[in-house]
Amino acid sequence: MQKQVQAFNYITTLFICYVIPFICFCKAIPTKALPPFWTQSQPISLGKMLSSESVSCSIEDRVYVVWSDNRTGNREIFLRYSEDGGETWSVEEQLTNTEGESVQPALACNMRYIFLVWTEKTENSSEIYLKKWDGTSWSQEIKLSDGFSQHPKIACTLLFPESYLYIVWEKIIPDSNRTIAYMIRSNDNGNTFSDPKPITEGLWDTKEPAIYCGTRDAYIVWSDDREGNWQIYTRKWGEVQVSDEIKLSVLPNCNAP
Ligand SMILES: [Ca+2]
Repeated sequence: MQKQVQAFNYITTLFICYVIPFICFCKAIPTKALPPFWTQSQPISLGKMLSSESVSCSIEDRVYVVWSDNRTGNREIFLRYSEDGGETWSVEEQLTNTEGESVQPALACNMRYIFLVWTEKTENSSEIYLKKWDGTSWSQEIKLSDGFSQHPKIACTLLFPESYLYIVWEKIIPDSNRTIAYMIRSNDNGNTFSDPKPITEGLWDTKEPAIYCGTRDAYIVWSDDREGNWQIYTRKWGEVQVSDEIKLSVLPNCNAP
């Protein structure tokens, strides 16, 4: 009987001194609600006319979105940004104000700058432009191309502040009707650029270049007609060296990598 009383007292002490305080402690720990997998959708463009060609880039919780729409009578590039991962958004900002059609925007971000490229189209011309945000203001736009050019893409290497900025596009050569994919790059955050150069040395057509950057290297893919039908090729650009060209596709007539 005495042993039963001792066991009862032991269990009671265990509950009072350890189990109950532990349960209370666990309940007192604030728990953070997990976010839903997808948030509610919300319109980014607030114009009533057609808006399309949206692209985005992000640094940590900051998200930037640009698009082209024709609310002003011709197409202009607009921007909104979010500093809380897309929960709330800034007012719209119009980044272009031109008589031509401002279309095909592309964005790249590094830890300090936002780089925007786009195509300015008129009846007789199509050129690639760039402007950048330095955290305070947007720069004046500069023209990057020289001749009928379109479909720009942009990316920057992840190393900062020594990142390299790469821009590619396709250019239509009027007399021969050839299409050539071009690339330029900057190693001073868009203050100066290399001369535009074709991404291959061959005399065949190249088009639809796209680009992705890792820490130090850039990877360009494009459609390539050296075999008489469109194939997808890639090439790696390092800060100093450029790799050989590698054919990625197997089937004939592959486009838009
Ligand atoms: Ca315009």
